[in-house]
Amino acid sequence: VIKLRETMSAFPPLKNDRLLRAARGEVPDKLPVWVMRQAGRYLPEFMEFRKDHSFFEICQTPQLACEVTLMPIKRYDLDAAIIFSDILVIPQALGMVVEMKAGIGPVLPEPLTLENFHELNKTGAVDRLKYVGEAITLTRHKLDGKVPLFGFSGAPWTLMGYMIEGGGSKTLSKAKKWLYAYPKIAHKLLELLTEVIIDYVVMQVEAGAQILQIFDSNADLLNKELYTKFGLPYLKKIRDSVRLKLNQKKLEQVPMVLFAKGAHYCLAEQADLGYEVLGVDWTLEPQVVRTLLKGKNVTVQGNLDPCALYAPKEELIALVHKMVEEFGSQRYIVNLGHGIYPDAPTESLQTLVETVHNITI
Ligand code: 1CP
Repeated sequence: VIKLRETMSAFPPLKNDRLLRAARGEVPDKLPVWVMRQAGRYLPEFMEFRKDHSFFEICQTPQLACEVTLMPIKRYDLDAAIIFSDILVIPQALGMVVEMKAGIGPVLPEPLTLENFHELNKTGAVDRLKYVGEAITLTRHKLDGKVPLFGFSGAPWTLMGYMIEGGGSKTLSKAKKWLYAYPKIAHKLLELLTEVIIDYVVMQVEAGAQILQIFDSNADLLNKELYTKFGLPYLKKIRDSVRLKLNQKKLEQVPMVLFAKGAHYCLAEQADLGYEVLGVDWTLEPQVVRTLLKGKNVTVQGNLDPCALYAPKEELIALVHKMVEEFGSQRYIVNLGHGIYPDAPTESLQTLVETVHNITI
């Protein structure tokens, strides 16, 4: 059993703080770059590893989660690691069955309904996620200070979507029905998820996470009116409560990234929630992002189209240069506009990282 507090003080010193500096609005030596879903299945060594271990076996076994987290760090000069896990471990900890189906993704065979809503078991949910904390503590040690380690969680709305739809969905019409037809119950569910998420990410920081990202991958199917009611207030509560709880626990504050995919309909409003970094997808031009965020105290993360990794090397280099030029090097973290695809060429990620680090800022 790893004793979290004791081992924490002994974490190796951080050698590359580029990403944390950019997140806090300080000037880094070079532009930081990492990639969403970088620990996943585009890596041949991960596919080999998956032959011997199921998805949730890896998540729940700290040694295995640690090994997979380090795979992209060994291969590439990335400026951050992200702990191997999934956003759906929260519904699982609340008592829902989550299966990972090859070629499909996550499936929840008994989705949430108005009738079974009361069965969600919030008591002890974060304790049941302690394995994530143990994986984080182990990985912090094994990283040996090379790069900072991200913890993460799904946002309330995105988790609500998976729980009601029973998996991924193109329209989220079942989950959105709750927003229009049963708003009171929707708020009850979002509040419950918010409370679990707060304690879950605070536990991750206690275990050694140096920065946190909240993934609101399903934000693109809402609009300003719906997100103002069902997204933003909960995201604000998460940011405020994490700050407060870290203070109460005498833990160091960590920067937080909000990635509300497709929520360009309220990018400026996102900047007022207290998150240090906002992730943006590739559908917004860098100049538009900077204009919408003018005067706001936030760093931007993004936004290369994940499909740009299929482009020939010279073209990819040109696209990266153009993106960096347009965002400018201040308060900027280079990333894709969404997770890397399973069939992305591994050489392209090498090109992306090298190109970014070769830029003088
Ligand atoms: O770098 C990493 O891969 C770190 C671990 C990680 C993260 C940050 C995984 C592993 N999943 C996630 C986040 C996650 N999971 C998100 C938010 C980011 C995003 O929008 O992409 C979402 C929506 C999920 C849900 C999920 N899990 C999907 C998407 C399904 C859909 O609706 O399209 C999928 C395919 C998974 C499975 C999964 N999660 C992670 C991996 C490596 C895999 C592949 C499964 C396997 O190996 O069998």
